[in-house]
Amino acid sequence: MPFVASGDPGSLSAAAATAFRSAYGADPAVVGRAPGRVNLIGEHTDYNGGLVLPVALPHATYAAMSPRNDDVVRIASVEESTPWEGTLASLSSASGWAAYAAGVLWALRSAGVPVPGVDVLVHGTVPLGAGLSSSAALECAVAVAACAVAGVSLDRALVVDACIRAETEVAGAPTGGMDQTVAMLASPGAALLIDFTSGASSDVPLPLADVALLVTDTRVTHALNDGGYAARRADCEQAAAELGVPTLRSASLSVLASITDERVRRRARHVVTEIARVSDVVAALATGSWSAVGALFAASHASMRDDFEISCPELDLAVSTAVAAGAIGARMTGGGFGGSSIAVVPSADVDDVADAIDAAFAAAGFRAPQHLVAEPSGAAGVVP
Ligand code: GAF
Repeated sequence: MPFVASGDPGSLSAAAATAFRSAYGADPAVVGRAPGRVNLIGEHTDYNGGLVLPVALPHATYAAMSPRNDDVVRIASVEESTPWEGTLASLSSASGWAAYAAGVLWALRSAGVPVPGVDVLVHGTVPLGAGLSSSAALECAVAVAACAVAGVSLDRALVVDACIRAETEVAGAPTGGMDQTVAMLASPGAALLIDFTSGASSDVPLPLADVALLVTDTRVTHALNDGGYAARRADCEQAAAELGVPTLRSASLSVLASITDERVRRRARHVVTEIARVSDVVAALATGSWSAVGALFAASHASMRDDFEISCPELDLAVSTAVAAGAIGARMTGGGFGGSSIAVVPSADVDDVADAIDAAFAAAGFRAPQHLVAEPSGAAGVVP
C-alpha cells in the first residue's frame, strides 16, 4: 500500500536548487512552489459557470529559476526526461510537458509582466497524469517564480488568468480554471468554494478531526488535451445554446427535457445536478455531517459514470471498494477518463481501506494503485 509522500517544502526546495546547479552551473535566484489539488465535489462545472469545492494538496511542484542576460529560455525537470530550450519569441510554440511552463512565461509577458530570458528547473511530488492538477501546479510554480524574477509583486488574479491562457492556448487543454484558482488562493485547513459566474471564492473549513481524505491514483493516465474533455465541454455549450442561456449555471432540471439530443441532455443533467450537490456539500460541512457528504459523493459518482461518462472500470472499482471497506463516501475526482478517486474515511480506517483497494485491483488484474492523504494545504508562493 504505497502512500505518496508530500515531502517537506524546505528539502524539496533545496533539492530543486541542487538540480538547478547541476543543470546550469549556478544557484537559482528564486524557487516558486505551487500545490496540486483534489476536488471534493463540483466536476466539469467550472466551465459551465458553476460551483466547485477543491482542496490544495500538501504535494507540490517547485520551480527554481534565474534570470539570464539574453532572450534564451531553458526549462528542465527532475521528473521529465526531455528539457526544452527556446527563446522569448518561441515560448508559445513549446510542446509536451514544457508547454505548460513556457506557456506561462508567454502569457505573463503578454499580460505585461517583464519576464526576461530564464533558466528553469522543475521538481515536485504531485503525481503526474493522476488528475491531481500537476499541470496547474507546474504553471503556478513557474508563474510565481517568474513574477519574482521580473521584480513585480505577486498579483494572484493575474497569475490565475495567465496560467489558464497557457493551458488553453499553448498546451491545448481547454480547461475551466478551477485548478489554477485553488493553487493560487487556497488556505490551509479549508476547501475553496469558487463560483465561476460571480468570480467569488471563499474558504470552507473542513472538520477533519476524525476523518481523512484518502486519494487513490488508479494509475490510468488521464490527459486533458486528448479530446474527451473538449468533447464534454462542447456538449455543455451545445446544451446551453439550445436552452438559450449563457451557461448551464442558469439552467434548471425542469427545462432540460427540451434538449433534443439524448446524450447532450444527460451531459447537462450532470452539470445541473452537480452544481446543486456542491451547495449541498457546503451545507453538510457546516453541520459537520460527513454522512450527508458521503451520500452526495455517491450521487456525484453515479452522475459522472452514467450521465457524463467520464469514469472507467478502475475508478468505479476504487470507489465501490472504498465504500465497502468502510469509507463514508467516495467518488471519482478531477477531469476523469482515469486519474484519481477521493474517499472520506474514518481516520483509523485509512490503511484498511487502502489495503482493500489494493487487493481489489490485484484481483481484477489492474495496475497497482497509489494512495495519498489530502491534508488541506495553502496556496502557491515563493519559498522563503
Ligand atoms: C480538470 C480541469 F482542468 C478543470 O478545469 C475542471 O474542469 C476539472 O477537470 C473537472 O472538474 O481538472
